[in-house]
Amino acid sequence: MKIHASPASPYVRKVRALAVELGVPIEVVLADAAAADSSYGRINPIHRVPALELDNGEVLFDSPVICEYLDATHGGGFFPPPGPERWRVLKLQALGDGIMDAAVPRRGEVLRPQPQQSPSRIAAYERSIRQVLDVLETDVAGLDGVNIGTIAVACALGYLDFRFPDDAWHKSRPTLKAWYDAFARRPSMAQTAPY
Ligand SMILES: N[C@@H](CCC(=O)N[C@@H](CS)C(=O)NCC(=O)O)C(=O)O
Repeated sequence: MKIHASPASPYVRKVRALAVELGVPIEVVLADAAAADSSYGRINPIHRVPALELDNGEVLFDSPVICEYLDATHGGGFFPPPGPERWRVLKLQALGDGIMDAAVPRRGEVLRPQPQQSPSRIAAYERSIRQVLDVLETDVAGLDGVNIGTIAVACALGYLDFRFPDDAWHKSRPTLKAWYDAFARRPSMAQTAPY
């Protein structure tokens, strides 16, 4: 199996961290999804990383689908069976992905030449990130265990530290920070740090 990846993508990291937790070896192939002349659309027509290429040539995307596939085919347990716990963990994954969904385009926006930037869009991204962080800080008890929800949240927080170190999200969220520091010591997180 190969994962088409970029080194800093938090979505890619989520898949790779889950693969480490599951003990599944996956070859990493770097893809320049953002390049104008990229032929990556032949792999993933949505033109985003990650995409998982199976040994039979079939390709899966996007990260929640890939993660559920890996979990279902490799002994799993990182996605709870149908029932209240499953919804709780999937909602947590959505919160982690939600930070990513705001932080990734926020970075794209602030990298544009200043006159082309949209302050209102940047403010909307920042609001989403702030609101999710506040929800997580209020309910850190919900971040128990190692599952697709906690992995997603940890990868999202790692992306914030990597791309926006000056934001210091943790300054006003000590409980979330303590949880993250402990989670970040897992081999699955240490081996998949962004660069
Ligand atoms: N919902 C997708 C989001 C993936 C995504 O947005 N990936 C970014 C990298 S972090 C990407 O490929 N961007 C390339 C582009 O937009 O051109 C997932 O969960 O896999």
